[in-house]
Amino acid sequence: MRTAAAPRPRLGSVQLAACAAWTLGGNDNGSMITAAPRLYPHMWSWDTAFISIGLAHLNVDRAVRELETLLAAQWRNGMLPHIVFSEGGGYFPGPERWGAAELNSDAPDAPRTSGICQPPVHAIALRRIVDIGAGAASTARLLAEGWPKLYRWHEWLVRHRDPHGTGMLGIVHGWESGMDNSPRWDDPYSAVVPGQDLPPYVRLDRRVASAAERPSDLEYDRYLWLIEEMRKVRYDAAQVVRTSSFLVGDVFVTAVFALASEVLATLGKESGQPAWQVRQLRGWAHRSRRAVVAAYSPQTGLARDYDRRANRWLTTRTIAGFAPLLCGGLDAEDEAAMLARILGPDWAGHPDLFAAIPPSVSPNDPGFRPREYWRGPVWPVIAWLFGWAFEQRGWTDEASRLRAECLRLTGDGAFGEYYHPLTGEPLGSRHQSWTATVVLDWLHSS
Ligand code: 2M8
Repeated sequence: MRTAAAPRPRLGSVQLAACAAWTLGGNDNGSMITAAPRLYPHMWSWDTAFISIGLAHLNVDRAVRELETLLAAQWRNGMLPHIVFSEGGGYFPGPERWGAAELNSDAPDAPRTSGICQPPVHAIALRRIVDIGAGAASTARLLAEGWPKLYRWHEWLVRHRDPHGTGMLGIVHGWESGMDNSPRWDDPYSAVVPGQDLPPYVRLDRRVASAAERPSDLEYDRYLWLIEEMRKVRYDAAQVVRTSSFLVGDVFVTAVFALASEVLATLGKESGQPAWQVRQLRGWAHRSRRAVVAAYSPQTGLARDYDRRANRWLTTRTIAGFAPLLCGGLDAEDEAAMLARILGPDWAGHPDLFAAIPPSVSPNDPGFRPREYWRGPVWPVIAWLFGWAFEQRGWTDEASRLRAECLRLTGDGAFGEYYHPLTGEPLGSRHQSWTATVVLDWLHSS
């Protein structure tokens, strides 16, 4: 299974930081820092949260502006869209295919946006920027003006993605999970049947990244079909949840929401936001944490997603199953076992790994595909999120080890979108902004 690892250069910290800054400069199109130069020449919601964290170490005002640009594209109903399009093209599906502003008066006319959302990590970015840029006028402004917008974003998620108050947040497209083609979604996607009226399209992603590292054509047909379904109900949030042929309770998004709601509550308390909103955020966090714990399976030792269309738990084992480590709530024994599992021989401690970082799918799983996007590669940004949560939970040794291993993996300055877990080869896009910025944050925290 192991492929011989090509020798890889290792930059010193200063060179690596300079390379990361150069990458971000190159991805800055004047109005936004795009997610990646060729594959993703626009702003992605959760990418921007991570980008602003690393950027804060270089220029806190620019980091603030980045988050402000994203927040300025918030829909009138509170949704933060998953893509904010820049003026240029270069990505499919672009704004014309989404037609969000044409179909829904809550969507801004400018900038153009997509019609779905992504994991709500933004409050974590706000926390980090406020801490890094303490005392700067721009961070004070971001806190004062951005906090209410993030509150409305969380409120939208509760209202429209958990209308029955279960605590578990639903997603209506695999793209909303951020883990697009993860095997988590194979079952629910098998029930998505593209209609004859799916308008033709040309993929642009494979002009940039190798086909072997991207989703298949059938997967893309389904992704595009779900957009057609949403267009038919004009992106009306309540109708989308009723009609989409894909509706899954996402345990990872739910854990991120619980964690981010706690963080937002604390920031709100510190900055004098209304006490009832702070309390409400803590209530949402509590309820979602309980839902994550309820999704825990003692059989697999991981938490599960729930397919709401098929009414069944999804037991696929992926990195998302470690969601309870992000938000807490498991009893002490289960939590210790889960922490040992993510660090153990099925995951980060697998003896064939290039670096001791949990991959998106365990190398011991029959579905492990080490080059294929969310089906096996290591994603530095996901490792950053777990590392940050480990710090918050007081697992500082584990967080430091993860950081050191991540820096070893990314130390050649290629800033791959994702990495081959066995050889350490960068895959997907190169010069990916969020990889560069989590590296910057790790360098500054070392
Ligand atoms: C990937 O997703 C986009 C669609 O949103 C794509 O493949 O075209 C995912 O990795 C997602 O999590 C990420 O935000 C985005 C931009 O980096 O790329």
